Amino acid sequence: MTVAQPSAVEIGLMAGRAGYVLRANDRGAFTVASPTLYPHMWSWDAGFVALGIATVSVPRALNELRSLLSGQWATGMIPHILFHSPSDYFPGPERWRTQVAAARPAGVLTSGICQPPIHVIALSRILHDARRKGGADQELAEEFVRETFDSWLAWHSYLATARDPYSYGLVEIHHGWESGMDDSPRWDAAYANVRVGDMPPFVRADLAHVADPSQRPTDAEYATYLWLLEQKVHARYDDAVYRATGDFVMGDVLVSALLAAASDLLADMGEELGIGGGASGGVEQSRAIARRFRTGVLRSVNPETGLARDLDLRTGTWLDVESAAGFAPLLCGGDDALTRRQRDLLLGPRWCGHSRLRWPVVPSVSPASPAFREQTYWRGPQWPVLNWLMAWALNRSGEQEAANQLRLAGLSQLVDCDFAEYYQPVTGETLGSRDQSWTAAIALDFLA
Ligand code: 2M8
Repeated sequence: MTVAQPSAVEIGLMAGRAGYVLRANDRGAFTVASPTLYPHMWSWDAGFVALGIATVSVPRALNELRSLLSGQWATGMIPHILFHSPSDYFPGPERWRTQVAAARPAGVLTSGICQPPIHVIALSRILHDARRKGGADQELAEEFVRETFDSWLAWHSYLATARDPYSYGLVEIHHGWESGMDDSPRWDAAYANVRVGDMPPFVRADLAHVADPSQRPTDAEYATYLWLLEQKVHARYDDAVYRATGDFVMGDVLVSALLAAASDLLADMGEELGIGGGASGGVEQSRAIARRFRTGVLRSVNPETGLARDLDLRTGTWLDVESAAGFAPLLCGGDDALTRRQRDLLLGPRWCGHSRLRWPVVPSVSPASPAFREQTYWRGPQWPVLNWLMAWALNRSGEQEAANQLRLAGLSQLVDCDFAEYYQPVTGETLGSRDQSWTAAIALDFLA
């Protein structure tokens, strides 16, 4: 499919407006994920936000990551939300009740679960940018890597140990929110078996901020989300206790692939800057994590479909769902033939090349899948950050032409400058929140 390229004027406007959105969402030391629907700092959003801000200001980008680390738990976990001020977001800190957890951080309120480990991927990109700029930016970025290397290693080690205690090579998640793809059909089969038990009543706040409730998860899905949260509280956020008592324990391929890729990048930065050395040092530990999770992801691939699969660790069942997470091997690499196969699949008629799509941009679920829903959240709409991730992965595998196709299509999609949370893949309509920080951020990166 040929896509009309944005003109020079459109590109100039887009860069200006994306910068404006990020400044408007800046609350000083951190950026809210969006102005009304998500008025706090979200973990993987912050990673994307930092790499976008770096194109404008390296010091401010590093501060974003520094702020995020202020919420790190003693276990190494980086929580999925840092609550900096009161708001109507639900579930807020009073629902998460993280005071029951010994490992929570002092002085900052957080949720009690985590999100995909995108942060070191962002940091390595920021370092790369800073080196290109040289001078003070380079010094600051290198100093920041030295200062925070152990914190990132602790985060990755947490995922590799507490969340993979039997060394399967797949990171275990305890809530669909931890996948970042809340209501994805990846989790339907597992959620269908969850019986919601007794818990405090709740009122959703999210629906007040979207035009149409069908763009968000259903009430039944929300009850399940809140029930799993309740189970984490009952387990006092102890991962081993939750594993023995909780209803949702999944080996997540996308999280695992990001962990593998991020661990390699952390090792690269450690080597370049002469930190984390020695046989038992952080560089070696990071390489070992990368190897284990890359192997886990490659082992999950269904040879017939060519897509990676999540594993339901409660039942031992592989989950064959045509979601974009199936392209996890593109992110972590390790098998060149599979990379080429996935590249062709991703650009082909079941995915970006599907005849009904308005733009050839990665959809969250294949339009050819029976699970595909045009406007429901992570069940089909296009998420610009997901498209960015796949373009990043293709670039890294030496597939520059394919990466550029996704980049140009992604920029054409954003030309209206709404910077929406997600897009209706058939009509191109903007959905969910507007002025979403991570969408503006990846636009800046694509334009840099
Ligand atoms: C969405 O998730 C939150 C819960 O964490 C929500 O729906 O309230 C997801 O899209 C997630 O991936 C994202 O990080 C978050 C903030 O943008 O919103």
